[in-house]
Amino acid sequence: AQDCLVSNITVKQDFDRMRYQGTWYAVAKKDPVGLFLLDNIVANFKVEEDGTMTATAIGRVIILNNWEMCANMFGTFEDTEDPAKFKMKYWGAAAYLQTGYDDHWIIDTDYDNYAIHYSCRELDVDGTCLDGYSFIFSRYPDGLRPEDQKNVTEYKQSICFLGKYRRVAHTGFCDTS
Ligand code: DAO
Repeated sequence: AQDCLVSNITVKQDFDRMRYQGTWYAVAKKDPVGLFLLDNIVANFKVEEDGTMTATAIGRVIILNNWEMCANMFGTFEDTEDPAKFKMKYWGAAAYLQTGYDDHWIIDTDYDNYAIHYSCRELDVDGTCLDGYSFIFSRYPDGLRPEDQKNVTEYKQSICFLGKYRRVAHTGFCDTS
């Protein structure tokens, strides 16, 4: 939406949660006010037996007093009338991690390579987004395929976040097992 109205933002048509399952590496992020997940962000989506979409995510965070750690996060998604628009309830494995209830929209994805996520937390009086965040996800930790970059850039613009992203590093800081 070139007018940047949140109500005019278009999302993925006929979003297929089954094909969206599995591991997604955040390769870029537009931060919200009071950012939480810093880098090494990896999300894993799953469709439960009852059809509910859930996710786990890990990422480097800095909590009170500059304590650096890897946060283990959980999310459950409530369906809405639009198959690509969810409400996400999220919480951490530990009580001192962030909890919340955010919009979680899938703007576009080809399921196999890239996805553009969008969440507006606070609407401005004019209907644009006052506080929001967005993840660019890739199926590959080293980034997007060159052939997907143009497409992703266009979608960054469509949600009025073009130029507001930073690269999300994957250094192995949160690698376990
Ligand atoms: O990092 O500043 C931020 C906002 C993101 C908060 C959401 C974290 C937890 C998400 C659980 C799984 C979904 C990808």
